[in-house]
Amino acid sequence: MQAGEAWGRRWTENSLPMARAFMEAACRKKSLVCLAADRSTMAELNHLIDEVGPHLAALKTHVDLVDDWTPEAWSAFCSKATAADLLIFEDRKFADIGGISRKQMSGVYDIRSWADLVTAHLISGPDIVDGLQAGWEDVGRNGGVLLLAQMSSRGNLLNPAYTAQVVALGKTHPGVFGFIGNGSRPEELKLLRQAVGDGKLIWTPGVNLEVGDGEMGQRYGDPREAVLAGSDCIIVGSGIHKAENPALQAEAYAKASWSAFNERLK
Ligand code: S5P
Repeated sequence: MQAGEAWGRRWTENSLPMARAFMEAACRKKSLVCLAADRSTMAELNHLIDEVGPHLAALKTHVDLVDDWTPEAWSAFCSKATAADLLIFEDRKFADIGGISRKQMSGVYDIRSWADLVTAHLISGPDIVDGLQAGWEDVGRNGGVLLLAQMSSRGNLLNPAYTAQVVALGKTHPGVFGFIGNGSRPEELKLLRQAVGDGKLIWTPGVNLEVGDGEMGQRYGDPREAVLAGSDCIIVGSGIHKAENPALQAEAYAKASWSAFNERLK
């Protein structure tokens, strides 16, 4: 099936190149899984991608938690991810004013040069999205911003009124790829999907085949329920990288997400 047919209105109502690149990748890989590659050495990261790359549609990084980071090692790692047909998503959670966010796209890590997607909080106002987009323009690249509309962690301060404002500002901004929603609470996610409509994607952390509480206030919901509630991509970290057999688990998440996606189409 062509990506346009599979994604329906999510495809026709969203012309951001990076959003379509994701929808196409998901169809090629038959997976709505983004791996949260929260490992702290380059060797572990490289090993993880070798093991699970075929089952993923995207790769999420926290570049600042790698102990032995060097520009050369990171560049080789990004090439490996691209060869595995993965979009690269730096979960930097930018939150500063637009001009500083633009500068933070460069610096030591030079995120603008290798990330296809980044996260941002909208707490400082909508200019942050323009700042981040300007960061990509500075190096002649395209990218997409995922705005945090909800969070998965217990006690977070993103209440329904705040979520509604993030959605209202983000859904009409052409630089916004989509929103981060809470994968651990399908009922909250359904409300988010209603507010967002079909024009933007929703990606959800807080997803695990073992539903319940995680470490330090993390909460987990079921991948199938998240997709049925309107998630377009499940972000899975420890469910895969802490598994005894990460490849088998990644395959299980890919299958669960893809069958729920097909169920949603019917
Ligand atoms: O609300 C959020 C938003 C994000 S991006 N809750 C989250 O957990 N995340 C990220 O998703 C978090 O930074 C981590 O990298 C990943 C979840 O990892 P897991 O091991 O709990 O699956």
